[in-house]
Amino acid sequence: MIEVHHLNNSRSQRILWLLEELKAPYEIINYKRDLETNLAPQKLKEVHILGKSPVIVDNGKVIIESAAITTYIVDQYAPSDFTPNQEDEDYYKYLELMHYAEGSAMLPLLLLLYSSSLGENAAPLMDRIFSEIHLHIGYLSKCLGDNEFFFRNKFSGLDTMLSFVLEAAKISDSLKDYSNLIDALDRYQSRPAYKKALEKGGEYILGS
Ligand SMILES: N[C@@H](CCC(=O)N[C@@H](CS)C(=O)NCC(=O)O)C(=O)O
Repeated sequence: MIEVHHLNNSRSQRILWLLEELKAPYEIINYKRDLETNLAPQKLKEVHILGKSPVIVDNGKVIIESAAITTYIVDQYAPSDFTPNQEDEDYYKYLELMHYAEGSAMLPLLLLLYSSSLGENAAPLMDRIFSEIHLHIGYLSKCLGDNEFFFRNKFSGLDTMLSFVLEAAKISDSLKDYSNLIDALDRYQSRPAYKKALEKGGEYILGS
């Protein structure tokens, strides 16, 4: 059974959501952020040297990085029509968005989070950070268009991957100009599997 090494208020919540959607068997091993530093406890480094969450362990394999974990879980537990085949014309679009979530879209949102602790010292960075946030969130808004889901207009691992981007953007009020993304996030958060994952995962301030 998959072990999910799960940190409160973190990206591993979307992994729990995906597992719930796929009704895959899993076990949660909980870790709590340090109340002062907000960092993961040292114990997580015993699972993987980076000490970041999510990490999963399955059949002796230790896998980090949400996109790789998502791909692994989908390969193991999803029906064959859940993802495109490599020969499909839209396969690389799927791959692009799968990696885009962490590779590009999260960067300015994280810069905003880190620089907020610098107060006025961060002021010179703010225009650039917000223009990058709007570049990426605007791109996602275009990718979604009038659809309900990001890929072939049906639920996929792209929705769980991109949900964290939307949740992080909402916290900084960066979704307000993108009503289709606000609606998508509402829809995600209303799904029974999302709610069940929240119950199981515990504290997740981005989920409300
Ligand atoms: N790109 C990685 C990011 C992993 C990551 O930075 N996780 C954060 C939680 S959202 C973490 O473990 N932070 C705790 C720490 O850095 O100590 C992924 O998507 O899995």
